Amino acid sequence: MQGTKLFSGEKGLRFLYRSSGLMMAPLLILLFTFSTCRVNPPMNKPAAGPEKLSLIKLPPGFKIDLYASDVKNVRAITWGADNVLFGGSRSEGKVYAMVDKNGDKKADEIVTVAEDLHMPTGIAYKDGNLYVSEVSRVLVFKNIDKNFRNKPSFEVLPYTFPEEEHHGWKYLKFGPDGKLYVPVGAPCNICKRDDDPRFASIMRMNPDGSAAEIFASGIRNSVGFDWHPVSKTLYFTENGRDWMGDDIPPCELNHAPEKGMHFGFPYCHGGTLPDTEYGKEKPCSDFAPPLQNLGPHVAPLGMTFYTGTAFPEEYRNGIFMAEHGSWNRTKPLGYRVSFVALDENGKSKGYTIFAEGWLEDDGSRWGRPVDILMHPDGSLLVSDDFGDAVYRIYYQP
Ligand SMILES: [Ca+2]
Ligand SMILES: [Ca+2]
Repeated sequence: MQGTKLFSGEKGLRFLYRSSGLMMAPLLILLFTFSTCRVNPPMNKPAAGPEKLSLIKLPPGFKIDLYASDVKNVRAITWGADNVLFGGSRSEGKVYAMVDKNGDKKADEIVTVAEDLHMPTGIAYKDGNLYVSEVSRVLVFKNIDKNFRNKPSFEVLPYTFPEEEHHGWKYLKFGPDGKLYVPVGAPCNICKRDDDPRFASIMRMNPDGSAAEIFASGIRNSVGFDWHPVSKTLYFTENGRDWMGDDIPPCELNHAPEKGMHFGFPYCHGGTLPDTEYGKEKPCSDFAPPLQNLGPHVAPLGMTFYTGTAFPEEYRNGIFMAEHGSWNRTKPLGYRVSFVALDENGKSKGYTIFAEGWLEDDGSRWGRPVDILMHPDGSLLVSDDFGDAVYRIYYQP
């Protein structure tokens, strides 16, 4: 058992439960007590409901509504055909279809497409097929639009990722080059794993699983990325390390315009902050700095470029990010949707809060944004794996 595994948030607690026998019980209780003292207080269920949505603060003219509810632990979301929204999950092990039958921009039916999968967090759709990530493999559900109600079988891409569960759940998205991009998180809070250079990287491969390669490295854990609508280059969110303090390091939004860049993990955080353990080995100047530093421990996950026209001009081609929210911080931070506007060179014009209120003033929380996807009408869908919901944010001044 590696010490670094013990205090890694939800994953760490789950690891403790799984690895504990009777002999471990006293240690488990001790560690659990220590852990809960250091992390934030428990969050509040029940979660999303129409009565809670009135707590969400948005810029003038914007409104929020429930798109789907009771979608247990819903994580990444993607569109299929015919107003069918697919969603992955993590602890729940399920893939869902959320069907808007009458086109009123609310799902009327939730179908469980698959279950008993291994952290099927990421989800992507291409040419009628649904790609779902597990920890060490990618599943393909063929002709999903016709088959999603029939407990469809799946094929497995012929490429195997590491089996480590720590940061092992994977976001998925197809790039403008037609390749499937797959992150491989560091299997730790902070560590160097020269034995397998795939750790702490973003990889890409052909849709059939061939020609897998590392696209970018030095990335602790990315759980969200997208490509700029004009430059077609990759931007990705990254979760900063834990246990360096409440206010450091920042989480990051990064830009990888070409293959082969290194973004600093485990040596350097936030572009300027040497790691307490590995920082002496290589200077921060060796690495690509973040495009934008984000709040400490806010846990940025899914992100999307806004390419619609329904929102005001200032949002066009900017980045919306879901901040899942901190656990490794005395005062919780995150639990919101943030926005980064870019200039004509693709550089950040600033980091602002777009939607907040899932975290209440007393520190209690009732929702955790995970992924963001544009609705075809130009509104934004936001998934919430704690509130078991998908919200729709639209502009109606
Ligand atoms: Ca409907
Ligand atoms: Ca970095």
